[in-house]
Amino acid sequence: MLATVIIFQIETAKALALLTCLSSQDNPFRQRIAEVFSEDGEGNMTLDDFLDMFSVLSEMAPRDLKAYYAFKIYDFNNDDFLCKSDLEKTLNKLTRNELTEEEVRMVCDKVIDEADLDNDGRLSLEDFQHMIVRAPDFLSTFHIRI
Ligand SMILES: [Ca+2]
Ligand SMILES: [Ca+2]
Repeated sequence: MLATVIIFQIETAKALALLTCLSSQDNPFRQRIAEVFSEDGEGNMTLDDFLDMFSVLSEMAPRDLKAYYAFKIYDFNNDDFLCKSDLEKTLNKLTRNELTEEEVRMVCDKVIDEADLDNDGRLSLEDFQHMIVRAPDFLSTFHIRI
């Protein structure tokens, strides 16, 4: 019983730390993460939504699950593919707009060039998962250590 209470308190502390991190203006994906995890798709999160998000962002979550949600977060227009404009938005957020337009375009072209296995000019979830297997660092941006 005591152990349960202690675990619960630790989890609560972690959840609060996560919430603080996500609600800070410093997290460029804050709004997008809330949209993806909220059931209404508009960022209004219920407690259940929050708990789902917490389990995906925790260190213990399997890589495939993290990859799936990372894909959803980067898919800004929700069409189940990462096209060039999704990647450009993602990259601008990751780099906090520090790259020039030209640099962003070059990186996006390179990502699609290397990861687009079926050559349709955009990344499906499958393409994306392959890319992550080869470049696990990519997911570190999606990993919040608390
Ligand atoms: Ca898309
Ligand atoms: Ca593709």
